Amino acid sequence: MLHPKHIYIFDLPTYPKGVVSLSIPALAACFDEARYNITFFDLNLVDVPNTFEGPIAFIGIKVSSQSFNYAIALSKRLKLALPNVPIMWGGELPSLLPDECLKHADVVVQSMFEPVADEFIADLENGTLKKIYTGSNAFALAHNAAPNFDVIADIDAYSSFMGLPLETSRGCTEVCTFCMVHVMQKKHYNLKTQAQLREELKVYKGKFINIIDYNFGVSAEHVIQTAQLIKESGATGYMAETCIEMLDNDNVLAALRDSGCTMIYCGLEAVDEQALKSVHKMNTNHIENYERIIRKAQSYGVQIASGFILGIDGMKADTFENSLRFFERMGIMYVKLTFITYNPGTKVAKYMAKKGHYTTDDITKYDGNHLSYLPHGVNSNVVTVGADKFIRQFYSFPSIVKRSFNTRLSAMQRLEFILFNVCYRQVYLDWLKQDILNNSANFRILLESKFIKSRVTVWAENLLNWVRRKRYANNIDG
Ligand code: B12
Ligand code: SF4
Repeated sequence: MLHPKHIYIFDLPTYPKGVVSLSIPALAACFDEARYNITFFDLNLVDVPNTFEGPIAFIGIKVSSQSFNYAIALSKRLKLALPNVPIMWGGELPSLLPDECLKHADVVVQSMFEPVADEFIADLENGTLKKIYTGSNAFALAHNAAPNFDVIADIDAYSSFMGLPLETSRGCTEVCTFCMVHVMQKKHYNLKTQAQLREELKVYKGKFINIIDYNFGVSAEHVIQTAQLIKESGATGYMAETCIEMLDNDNVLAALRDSGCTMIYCGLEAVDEQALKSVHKMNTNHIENYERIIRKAQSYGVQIASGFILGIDGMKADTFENSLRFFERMGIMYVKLTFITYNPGTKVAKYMAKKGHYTTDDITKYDGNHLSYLPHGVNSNVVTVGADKFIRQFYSFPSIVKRSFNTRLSAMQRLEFILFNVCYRQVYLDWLKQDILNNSANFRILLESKFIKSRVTVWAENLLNWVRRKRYANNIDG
């Protein structure tokens, strides 16, 4: 009988924490279970084990900018303990900086793994591993096996309010220059087939879905067809990310409403033309349309969430005040705050050196949680003070309730709105609690601590799940 070889995969300390990742289930699905036994350690939940069962085929580590130092230390430690086992890095940072990462790993995978999986496995078995594998996006998604969620040992340890991740497409046809899609899922736009999605959706029955596509709304037809499949799947609702202009379409909105889509995240980023131009968002975002489209989506029961970029060109104290007022007045469901980050190794990062300056060359700070770049004329103090005030106000309980009254909601939907905020705001309350806006060294505390759901989150999540099930049952009945 053939004894499977062991593969050990690590996800490193990240922040924010507690959201189920699709990266590792997607990676795990590439390996034949009869030949390989995969064990996944999420170091946000557990410690590095002291011993590993052999024989070991390789050790994989998912690395992003913020976990770079941790990845180096872990790789050194594993190399000492297991000198003959290849250490392979994959994820965002090796995609951006393969040569830098190769100083610490035997093999790196750039971009997506599925397109290079067969070649990698053949090389692994023949002992002829290359240094770099680059997963081109010229690859039909129909080839991808369904993600293997069994690799996550304790899925209940994660937060459920953000849902279980589902991927329906890769790539994007837009050209926003700062976007990682052009590194991870370059040039091509690919869809999973409807039959494939129908099959994959079986595991989402009774669950809330988070569609993690960079841009779910590239094609209206795809959104409408996928919405129908989700409706049939028995999922208790879902959320996704698209450009706002896609929502200016009644057929799309009706399909989203009828299939239980409760919110769409749009990168509104700023309510300021100059700022949008600076991140090349003028094709996808037209401020004069924001209010009309948001109101239209809300009239279909689809709530809008938004990104808000900290340190964007032209940011002043009144950018925060105007945006806050706008987001509150519009009843925006939640706002994700991210410091402007130009990914190291990209063309845009070089170009932006002319338009401002990098405040650090420490790669770990290029993670959206730190100020790493300041456009000319933007004052760092204004950004941090503005962000602090924004979080205190926007995520205060009175503001959450007020926002929920600034969009049309039933009592059940209002409860869902409030409970989601109670869970989501925790990340930013922790920014304030550790004072990371003024003392970025404190970020380590957030990064390195294990993920434990607070009592409030457990309570809010349980109630939220009940509300979602109830809403789903009501939709089915009526
Ligand atoms: C879900 C998600 C989250 C979740 C969960 C993250 C998690 N635990 O995985 C949460 C909400 C926590 C989150 C937080 C953040 N995120 Co996020 N997130 C995503 C999102 C939408 C989906 C990730 C995913 O599952 N993709 C699908 C899987 C199949 O693809 P994949 O992850 O790329 O994995 C493939 C390959 O990379 C490779 N691979 C991955 N790992 C490994 C490991 C090995 C060993 C190998 C061989 C291969 C390999 O194989 C996989 C299969 O092909 C992506 C965008 C996207 N669609 O990818 C952004 C994305 C990863 N996030 C991003 C950002 C900016 C953030 C935040 C800063 C946002 C914020 N303001 O807080 C934080 C910081 C997180 C961090 N660690 O740095 C950026 C990353 C930019 C960067 N330079 O790192 C992305 C790319 C979106 C963007 N804006 O462009 N995020
Ligand atoms: S529309 Fe969204 S996913 Fe597409 S390039 Fe722009 S920011 Fe990236």
